[in-house]
Amino acid sequence: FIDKISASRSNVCKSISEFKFNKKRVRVLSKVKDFPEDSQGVVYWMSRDQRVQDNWAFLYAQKLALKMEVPLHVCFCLVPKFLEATIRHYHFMMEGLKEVEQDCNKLEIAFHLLIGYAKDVLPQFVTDHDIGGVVTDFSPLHTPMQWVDDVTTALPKNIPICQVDAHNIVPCWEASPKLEYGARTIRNKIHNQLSGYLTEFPPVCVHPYTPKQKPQNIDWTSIEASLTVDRTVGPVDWATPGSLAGLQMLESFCKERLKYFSKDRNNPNKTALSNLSPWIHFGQISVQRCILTVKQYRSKYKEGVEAYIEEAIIRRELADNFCFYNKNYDLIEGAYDWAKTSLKLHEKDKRKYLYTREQLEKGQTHDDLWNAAQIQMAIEGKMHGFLRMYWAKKILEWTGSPTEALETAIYLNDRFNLDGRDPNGYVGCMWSICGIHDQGWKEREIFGKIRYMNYEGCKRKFDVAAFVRKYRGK
Ligand code: FO1
Repeated sequence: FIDKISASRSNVCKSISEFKFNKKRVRVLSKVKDFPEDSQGVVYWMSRDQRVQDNWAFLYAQKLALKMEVPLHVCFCLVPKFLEATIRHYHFMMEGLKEVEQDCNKLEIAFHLLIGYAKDVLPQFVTDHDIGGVVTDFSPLHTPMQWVDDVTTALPKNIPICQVDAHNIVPCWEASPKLEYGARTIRNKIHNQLSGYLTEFPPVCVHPYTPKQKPQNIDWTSIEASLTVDRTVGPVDWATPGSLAGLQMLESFCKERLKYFSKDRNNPNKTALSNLSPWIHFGQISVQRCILTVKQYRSKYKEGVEAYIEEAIIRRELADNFCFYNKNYDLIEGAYDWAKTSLKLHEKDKRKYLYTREQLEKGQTHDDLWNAAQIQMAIEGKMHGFLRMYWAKKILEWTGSPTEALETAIYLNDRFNLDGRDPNGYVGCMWSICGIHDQGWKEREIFGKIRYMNYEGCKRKFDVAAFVRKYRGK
């Protein structure tokens, strides 16, 4: 399976220089567009898409470097703090980056781990290495968008910088030019454009122009040891970091779980999910590769394949659309007016249970299903998708205000889930707590018109007791 993918990646650079790159994936961010004369290299500033193969930003950077006949450098800027990330996340990310370094070495491409914020380290790197242009990838979140803005301002004025959406299949700005109302309104816009983007990747190949100096040796162990992030939330054992392990997870999904995906994906006791979100979040595997692979099973598991396409393409790209076009994507202010009005009206409703953040974090509520879901997230770094909705809605029910509920849900999700700190996570919390991409429902206490979920409903859907038993005492 993986050998087949690798075999299709011949290392001959001819294919990429001849490859017609869909330019709609690229936006130029700087005022200048052209490379200065006599430059000595191109930089791919990697951030969200932490892989070598199946990466349109990497491919575009290599295509430019081949055209200019210069070396290709990959820079990753390791920041000391990113949202609520702990050593669980940094460890997963850095193990994946070690694989990126090795893959780059094999292809004669220099990989550099720069320590610090890009605005403080990348412009100097560009000057020191006589770089003629920078390519970066795309995330719609505030912090990485700010990093890109800062670098665009700090780069020497004659150096162009452009951005490639290497995460979405249809680039976020092409899928829709505006904030979409829901899956219903973005679905056709994406499907109508898919044929132009859902194409096979050419391989990143052995680079024929090598830099004068070898990149500095990276002491990964010391760098990880020097991080000042929270170490009380540790690595998990079920998810091996890196692109290879991500492809292996994709293989096991196709061979073992896809057949159950359409029927059982909402049952937390069944193993029917792809479980790929940690690798997708860190860009260690591309969603496009997942779709190209899963689609090969269409004749065998039609419904599963269609359900997966809906979740991995439509719902995922809708989440990026929301964060890109709504600057309040993680605040109650970002909700629709009907939801804001309704939540406000019920803000003072009496709560039967009120829990502190600490009680919630430790899974100490009266509800054994909620506690089990919280414990699953805390120890495994991934809560089952169905339970994420129930879990967030109960936080709305058991905290002092919708604002506190949203802050708490995002804090816990970002802290424990390997796939936290991602547009999907923000949209998931916003859907559950303030009705984003949903409609108004029958009005009730605390929730107002926000869709309600309860324990009894879960019992009708799956064996709640069996799930609770699995996490009891952990
Ligand atoms: N990207 C970086 O460019 N540098 C980092 O140091 C960095 C840390 C980091 C920690 C946790 C995490 O979940 C993501 C992290 N990212 C980092 C990646 C990135 O910015 C995000 O994945 C995207 O913004 C999500 O859209």
